[in-house]
Amino acid sequence: MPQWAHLGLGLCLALLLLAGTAPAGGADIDWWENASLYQIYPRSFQDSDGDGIGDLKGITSRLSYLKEIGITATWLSPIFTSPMSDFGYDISNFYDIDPIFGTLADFDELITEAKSLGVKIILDFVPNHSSDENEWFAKSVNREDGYDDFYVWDDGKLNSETGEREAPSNWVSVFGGPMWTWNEQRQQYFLHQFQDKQPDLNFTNPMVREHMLDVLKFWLDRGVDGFRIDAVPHIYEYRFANGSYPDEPISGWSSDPEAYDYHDHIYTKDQPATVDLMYEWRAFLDAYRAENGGDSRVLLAEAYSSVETLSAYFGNSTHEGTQLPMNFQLMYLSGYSTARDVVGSIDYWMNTMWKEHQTANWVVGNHDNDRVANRMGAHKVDLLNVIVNALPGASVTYYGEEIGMSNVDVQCTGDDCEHRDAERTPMQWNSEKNAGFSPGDSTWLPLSPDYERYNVQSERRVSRSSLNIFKGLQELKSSSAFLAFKEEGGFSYEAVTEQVLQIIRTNKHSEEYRILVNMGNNMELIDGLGTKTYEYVLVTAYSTHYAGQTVNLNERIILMPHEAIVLRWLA
Ligand SMILES: *[C@@H]1O[C@H](CO)[C@@H](O)[C@H](O)[C@H]1NC(C)=O
Ligand SMILES: *[C@@H]1O[C@H](CO)[C@@H](O)[C@H](O)[C@H]1NC(C)=O
Ligand SMILES: *[C@@H]1O[C@H](CO)[C@@H](O)[C@H](O)[C@H]1NC(C)=O
Ligand SMILES: *[C@@H]1O[C@H](CO)[C@@H](O)[C@H](O)[C@H]1NC(C)=O
Ligand SMILES: CC(=O)N[C@H]1CO[C@H](CO)[C@@H](O)[C@@H]1O
Ligand SMILES: [Ca+2]
Ligand SMILES: [Ca+2]
Repeated sequence: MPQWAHLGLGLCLALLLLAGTAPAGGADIDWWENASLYQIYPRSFQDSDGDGIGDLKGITSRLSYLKEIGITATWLSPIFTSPMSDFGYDISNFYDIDPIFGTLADFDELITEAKSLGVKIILDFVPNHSSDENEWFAKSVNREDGYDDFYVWDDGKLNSETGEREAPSNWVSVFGGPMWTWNEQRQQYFLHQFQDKQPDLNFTNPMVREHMLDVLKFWLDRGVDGFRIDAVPHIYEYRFANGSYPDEPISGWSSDPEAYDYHDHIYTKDQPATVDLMYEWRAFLDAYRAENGGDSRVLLAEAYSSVETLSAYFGNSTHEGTQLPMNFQLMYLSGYSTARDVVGSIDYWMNTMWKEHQTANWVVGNHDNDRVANRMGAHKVDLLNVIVNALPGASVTYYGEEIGMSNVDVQCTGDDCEHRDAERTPMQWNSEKNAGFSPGDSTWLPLSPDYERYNVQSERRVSRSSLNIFKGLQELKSSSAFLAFKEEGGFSYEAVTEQVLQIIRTNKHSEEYRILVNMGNNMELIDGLGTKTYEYVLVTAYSTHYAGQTVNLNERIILMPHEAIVLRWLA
C-alpha cells in the first residue's frame, strides 16, 4: 500500500491542522464513537451486603476499577423493580430500583461516584413489554380509562370447524409456545413476544410512547448518560387494516411447531415503525441535551437483525437514530475461524455501516451468549480483545472478558434451569473467599473453579495477563494514530495469510501501529510487510518477543500459535 507516497503533503497538512484546530485528531469525535463500553450484569458484579447477589452499592465500590482499565461507559443490565421471572427483563415498575439491587438513593450515589470518576452510566431499557405485575397491565385488564389500549389485545377468531375460539394468529413466542395468551378477566387474548408474564406494550398508542419518554426523562434527570434498548426488533407487530393478524409462514428451519424458529418472523420482527421509534427517542435525547447541557446521551440498540436494518436504525443526517446499533458479527466466530473469516465478519459491517455512516462498534459478548473462552477457546480470549479494540469505533466488553473468565457449568434442578446462566457467574476479583465478590456464605450462582488463577488482583501482577493486555489496548485508543480513524486511510485491515490478521492504524505522518493477530494453531512466518523499523509495544502471553524490542518489517516476522502483537512506528 502506498501509504507514504504523500508523506510531504501529509506533513504540511498535519502542520496546518495542528495550527488550526486544538488537539491533533479526535477533535470531531463524539465520545461514543471510539468509546470503550463495558456491560455489567448487576447480580454478578459485586455484592455489598452478603446476600450473595450483586447490588448497586457493590457496583459503586468497583467503579474505580472501570476507570483503571480505561472504560468510558458502562451499561447495567436491568435494575428496575421486577418479579424476576426473566431476571429483571420483566419490569413491574419502570421508576424504581428492585430491592435486590438497592434503592434510588443507592442509585444516586452510584451516579455521583461515576461522574466524579468520569465513567458514564447507561441503563438497560426494556420497552418491548412489561411484567404482567405492572400496574399498567392491571389497569389495562380492567379497561381503565386511558389504559384500555396499552397492551396488544384481541378477541381471537372462531374456528369455523370446531366453533371454538382460537388465537388471532399462529405466532410463536421467542421462548416457544403461542405468542397469544387468553386473559379470563378481560375475555381477550394479549400478545407476548417473550414469556406470558411479559405482555407486549402497544407502541402504536401515543400514550404508551409518552409514558416511555417519561420513563427516559425520569432516569435522565437522575444523571444517566444513555440507554441500551433491549429487543428492539420485537417492538412492533404487523396488523391488517381490518384489525386481523396474518399468520407467519413456515421457515423450514425447525420441525417443532412450538419452536420459535418454526416460523419466518416477517410480521413480528423489524417492522418499519421501529425505525421511527428510534428517531423519536433520539430526538428526545438530543432535545434533553440541548436543554440541560452535558455530553451526548446515547442509545445502544440490541437487535439481532441484518446490517441493512441496523443501518436504518442508525439513520442519517436528517433522521438520526441509535448511535450504537450493536454489532454482534464477531460473536459468531468460533475456535476454527481463520483470519479470512474474521475479515469477512468485519467486512459485513464495514461495507454498509462504515461506508454509509462512518460508524462501527464491536461486541465481544453478552449475558445471552457463551463466553469467548468457550466460544473460541481460552487461548483466543486475548486475540478477540485485541481485534475489537484495534478496529476503529467503539468496543463493547462483557464483564470478566478482560480477565478471561469462562462459562461455568451451573448445576441446577427444576424446569427453569437454563444453560444461559453459565456466562453470568460472579466476577472474579481476587483469590480470597467468593473471589472477593461477596462477603456472604454463598453466592447466587457458583463461582468458577478457576478463580484463583483468573482474577483481577493476580492478573494485575502478571505483565502479559489478559487484564494488562486489555489495559494496554485502551491506552492505544487515545493515541493520535487511533484517533485518526475517520480520516481517509486512517486504518485498514486484511488477512496477510489465511491465519494472520493485520490491522493498521495511522495518522499518516508521525505515527503508525501494526496489529498482527495469529488466529491459527500453528507458527506463522510473514515476509514483506514493509520497510520501516517498528517497536513492539504490546505482546500476548504466547509471544517470544518483548515490549521495547525493534524489528524492521523487511525482515521475516515469526508469530507463535495464538500470538498477537502490536508494533509502532514513530517518525
Ligand atoms: C476517544 O477519543 C477522544 C478524543 O476525541 C479521547 O480523548 C478518548 O480517550 C478516546 N477514547 C478512548 C476510549 O480512548
Ligand atoms: C393500540 O392503541 C391504539 C390507540 O392509540 C389503537 O388504535 C390500536 O388499535 C391499538 N393496537 C392494538 C394492536 O391493540
Ligand atoms: C382482513 O384483511 C386481510 C388482508 O386484506 C384478509 O386476508 C383477511 O381475510 C381479512 N380478515 C377479515 C376477518 O376480514
Ligand atoms: C434519511 O432517512 C429518512 C428516513 O428513512 C429518509 O426519508 C430520508 O430520505 C433520508 N435522507 C437522506 C439524506 O438520506
Ligand atoms: C432479543 C431478546 O430476546 N431480547 C430480550 C427481550 O426480552 C426478553 C424477555 O424479557 C429477554 O430475555 C431478551 O434478552
Ligand atoms: Ca447484595
Ligand atoms: Ca412488541
